[in-house]
Amino acid sequence: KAVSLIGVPTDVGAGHRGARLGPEALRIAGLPEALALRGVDVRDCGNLAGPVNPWQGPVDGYRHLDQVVAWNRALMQATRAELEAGRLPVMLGGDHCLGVGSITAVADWCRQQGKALRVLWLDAHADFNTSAVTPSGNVHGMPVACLCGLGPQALTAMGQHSPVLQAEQIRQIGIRSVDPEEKRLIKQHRVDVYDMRYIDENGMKRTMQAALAGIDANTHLHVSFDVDFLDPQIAPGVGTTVPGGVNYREAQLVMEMIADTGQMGSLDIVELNPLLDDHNRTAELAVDLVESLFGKSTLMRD
Ligand code: DIR
Ligand code: MN
Ligand code: MN
Ligand code: MN
Repeated sequence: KAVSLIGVPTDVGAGHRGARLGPEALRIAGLPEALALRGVDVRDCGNLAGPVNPWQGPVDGYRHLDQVVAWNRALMQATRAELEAGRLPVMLGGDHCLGVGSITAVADWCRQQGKALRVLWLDAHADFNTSAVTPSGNVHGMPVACLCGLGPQALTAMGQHSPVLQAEQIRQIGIRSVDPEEKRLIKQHRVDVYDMRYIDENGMKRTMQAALAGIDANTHLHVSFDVDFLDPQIAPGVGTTVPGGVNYREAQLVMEMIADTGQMGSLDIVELNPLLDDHNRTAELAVDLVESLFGKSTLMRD
């Protein structure tokens, strides 16, 4: 398997500055070496370039929309290039607004290849706000809505098709912080949400069996891993911690069950903020979990 790491050092979509340092923290935590040890052919493409974070308030419900669009365009092109080269793109964020660019490229690629696309959104948040209902104007709270066609044209129609996704292609896992109007939109669009209550009541095994149901050999699985999916006690290095998150063992099971499908074709690692971290432990945990995504098992079996 051939993997390309694409660093996207920006926090233009976030409410805290520091996610721009995420790609370096993941490299320093040993991500390239860990994948190479798993027998993966790793190419580090370095970091994309883009506009600085102007750190301004919202305009028409969006903070830094022009900058968000510029970074996402660059990421969409880089992701497309790696897919066309037959490689599995791993986006090192950066904040979660970047999910628009990566997933738009992946969706275009899947259409071209005649593949089905399933998106697993691992997050504390649903990221389904719009400019009309956002409490913050931060675009990292909006990418799923954009992918479903709700948002500014510059983000909903970046690729060859709009909307990029149908809600039924998405499974959200770990959700525990949703704004009131955002909740209404998610229900209206019928996004499949496995929230923490679902996980508590059913366990992670059944949750993942449900979320992965229907994936077959013709499915491209895109994993969008917002590090705030994890409980803040084990993953403090994120801007928007929410208590009651996924614990270490649950997270390992999630990653191993994804690996077991054999269908992961692209990955985002987002929202890691090294300025809020404790000696890079959140980056090291992310690397540990990514190893499991690429087939490392904690179990005594093959
Ligand atoms: C909140 C926070 N729902 C917002 N969103 C975050 O500002 O839209 N998403 N942190 O990851
Ligand atoms: Mn997110
Ligand atoms: Mn989040
Ligand atoms: Mn490890």
